Amino acid sequence: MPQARTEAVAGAVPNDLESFWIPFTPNRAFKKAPRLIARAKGMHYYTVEGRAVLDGTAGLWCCNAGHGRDEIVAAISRQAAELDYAPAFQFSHPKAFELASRLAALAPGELDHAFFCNSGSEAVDTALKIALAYHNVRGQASRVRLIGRERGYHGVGFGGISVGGIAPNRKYFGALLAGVDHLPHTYNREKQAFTKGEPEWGGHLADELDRLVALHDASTIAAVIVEPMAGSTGVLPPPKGYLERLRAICNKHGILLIFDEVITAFGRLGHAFAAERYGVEPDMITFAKGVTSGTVPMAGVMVKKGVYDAFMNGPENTIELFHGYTYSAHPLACAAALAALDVYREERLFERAKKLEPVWAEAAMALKGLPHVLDIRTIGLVAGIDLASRPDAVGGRAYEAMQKGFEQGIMMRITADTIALSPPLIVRESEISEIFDKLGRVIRGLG
Ligand code: PXG
Repeated sequence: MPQARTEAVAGAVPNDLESFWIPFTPNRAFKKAPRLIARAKGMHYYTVEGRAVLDGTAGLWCCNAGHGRDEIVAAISRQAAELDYAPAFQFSHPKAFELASRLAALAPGELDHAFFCNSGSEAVDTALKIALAYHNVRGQASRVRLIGRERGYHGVGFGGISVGGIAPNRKYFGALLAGVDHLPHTYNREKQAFTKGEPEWGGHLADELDRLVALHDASTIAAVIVEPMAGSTGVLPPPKGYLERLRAICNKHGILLIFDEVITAFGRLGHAFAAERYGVEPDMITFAKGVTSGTVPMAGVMVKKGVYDAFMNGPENTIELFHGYTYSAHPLACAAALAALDVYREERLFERAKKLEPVWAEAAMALKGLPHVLDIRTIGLVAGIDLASRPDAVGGRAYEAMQKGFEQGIMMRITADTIALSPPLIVRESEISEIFDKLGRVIRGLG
């Protein structure tokens, strides 16, 4: 083994693709035909061969300001030179407070405290833990149940997969958290196919929460967590009235409502937070991705004043919440986030997403009628396109679309046989046309 190590250090094994275990990817197929990206600027990726690929997905729903933004690059670089790291517990640094205040000002209503993490998965587990601890410190320790939703995606921590509703993400990993239940998902193709924005049908499905309360009793339920728009499962916008009804039922029973806005925050639906689009104020909002425009890992939980205040009891020199990460509010992430928020504000990118929403929806719906296309859903700068599955291979058709799209210069995301698109918010109308023209050509060429 020492021999192998020496060779690796000496660079004797260049281009060895074996050691890296790639996440959420068929490793053997990838390593036979790798898709390697070397650079990015603006709306484009560039492969290791130097080929331009139009970014139809903002990376993984995160690079909302586009790639290689000079202001953000400079802020990260300056910060690395000035303060690389400060202990996250018992000490802090000024930019952490500045960022928390900026986020509190952006977030709706009383969501005015920020707890920082490094990934959406950590943010979700943090929010669930805060919910449990909140009831505990208020003397309601019997509230231990967490309610998620079928088809929900809340990252890959044990809390997140427990409340999540995507079978392959759950079934290999044991019994998960005890006491979790799920609302039904809100998709019904017969009632909703080819809807732009929020579907008319399905608001009543929020009332299923009342059924779960009747079954378990409110005194055992801590929190409900949903994505305002379910992203990873294949783009499911909330039916009209659905989120409002969830809020009302949670209020009635003293249950905390958590919006997982890892995808929807920072402009994706035309607002800083989707909560604002719907006029619904949850008790906590998880965020990640767009907060730094994907440049440095960062995530967090916006927490309502009343929830934070419930912890601020007891002697002042005791720790109020036994939770946190070495890299909570990492200086580089804070610098990147502050610079990204500046870009969003100066270029009015959230408003831009809102203005482009009808153009985007129209362009996406033009694919209706193409072979294999069963449904198209759009909302904000997001589109989900369902393709008919091949009888023997679910996911095969979309996988082929993704591969062909990449070869033809367009980046798209897939989940099963759904194609998801979510470009950087700087996208131009000509680029919207290019995305859907290329995708149309790819779909026409599918077997
Ligand atoms: N919550 C939601 C709503 C998410 O979409 C997470 C939590 C977890 O975040 P981290 O940072 O731990 O990955 C996510 C992540 C896709 C895709 O293509 C979506 C995500 C991640 C990767 C791919 O749909 N969402």
